Amino acid sequence: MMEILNTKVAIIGSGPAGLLLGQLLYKAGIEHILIEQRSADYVSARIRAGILEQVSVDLLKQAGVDQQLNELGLPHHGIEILTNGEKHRIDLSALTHGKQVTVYGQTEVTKDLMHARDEAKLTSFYEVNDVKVHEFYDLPYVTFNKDGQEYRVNCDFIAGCDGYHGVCRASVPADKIKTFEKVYPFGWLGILADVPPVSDELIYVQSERGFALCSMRSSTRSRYYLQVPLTDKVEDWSDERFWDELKNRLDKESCEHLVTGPSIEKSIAPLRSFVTEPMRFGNLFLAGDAAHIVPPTGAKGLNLAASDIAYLSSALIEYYLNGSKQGIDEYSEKCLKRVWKAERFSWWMTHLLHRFETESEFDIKIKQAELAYILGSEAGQTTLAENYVGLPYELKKFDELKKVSIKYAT
Ligand code: RFL
Ligand code: PHB
Repeated sequence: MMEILNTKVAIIGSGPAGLLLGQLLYKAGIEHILIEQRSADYVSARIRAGILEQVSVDLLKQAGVDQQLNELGLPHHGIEILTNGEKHRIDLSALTHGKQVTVYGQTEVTKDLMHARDEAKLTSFYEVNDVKVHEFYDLPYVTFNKDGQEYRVNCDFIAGCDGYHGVCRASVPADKIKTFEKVYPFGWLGILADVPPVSDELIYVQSERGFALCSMRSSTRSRYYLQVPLTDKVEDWSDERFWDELKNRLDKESCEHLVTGPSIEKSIAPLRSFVTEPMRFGNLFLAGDAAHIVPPTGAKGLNLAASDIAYLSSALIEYYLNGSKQGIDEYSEKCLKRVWKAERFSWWMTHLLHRFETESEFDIKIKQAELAYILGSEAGQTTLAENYVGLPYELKKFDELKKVSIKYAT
């Protein structure tokens, strides 16, 4: 027999978007259920992004999950760009009136949010099958199967936080959705290793042999990436080959400082730009990678997921505490404005720093001139810096919402 559950918001997906939304709704006293197809262990072990914008840090603080982040997050005030064998520092803080980014892995963000969820004993279903979203233009509900038991979750809203391959976007009728996509002809081969980072700050490398990135997770754990052809497989890349190729793309000084060691994770991620319009379909909202993908060059994927959730949580809180549908009605438009700016920045950084097989010698010279201009001009550097630290967005303060009389909350 089907088990029937009732809630206000059904959240599909337990990535950073779904977990953060759950935590913010919980803090505001709004009932929700989280539904995830993978196991909790799998979700909390995935290695992905590493850079948080200040607005993402602020949101985690608002969600009450910033304790570890405050202890272990590394504030970064600049990045290096290596081109023609020379490093150039972009002083992010000096160029953006004191703003910074924080190095703190998505894996840790996910673990912190899952821990908070466990502590609060919030309802979550992991390892479920056959998730389906129904009637989202009317009275929505979600069905799924867990351990042979069929479930139906009746809700007011569905939050589609189920990533690029999720079921929510795929369930929208084709005539109600438009997608925009650019697929890049290369991927990033990433490794994680328990060795000290080569430098105190991230180094973005533009070289004749292709792009590379030196990043980190802590003072003892490094994350390095290499641009590789899409035809390459992880098995083609022994640790030794990876380190040798990284050295080929780095400058002499960095090579001397580079500490190598066995990789503890190695994977290849293809690069893609992708946007869905709109991001709301009746009572179904898409958020994070379910709605858009950016190539990782600008470190924006996770941060965009967080800003969608800032808008969505605020809209839902406004609705339940205040009775206003304004935030809900404006959700898609507000998100997309920020999304397209981050798409542009990520696309631009990708073009500027990667080698494309199809580019002519003329194209290469133009790109070199553009990079030389950016690095040699305060205006150019400021453009890069203000996008990198994250563009601002406006939100009603949670405290302001709470002051208004409660109409819908039960
Ligand atoms: P996520 O993290 O993909 O989470 C979606 C969750 O939904 C679940 N799911 C379903 N659950 C129930 N029913 C279904 N039918 C479902 N289908 C899917 C999935 O199992 C998953 O748990 O999306 P979210 O929350 O929007 O978060 C977005 C970020 O994860 C993403 O933007 C970044 O990680 C992107 N990204 C990177 N961004 C960076 O800024 N820097 C990076 O270095 C970086 N590396 C990466 C990445 C993304 C990768 N992917 C997607 C393969 C490396 C990889 C490998
Ligand atoms: C990472 O540390 O994984 C990372 C950092 C910066 C990026 C992309 C990935 O631009």
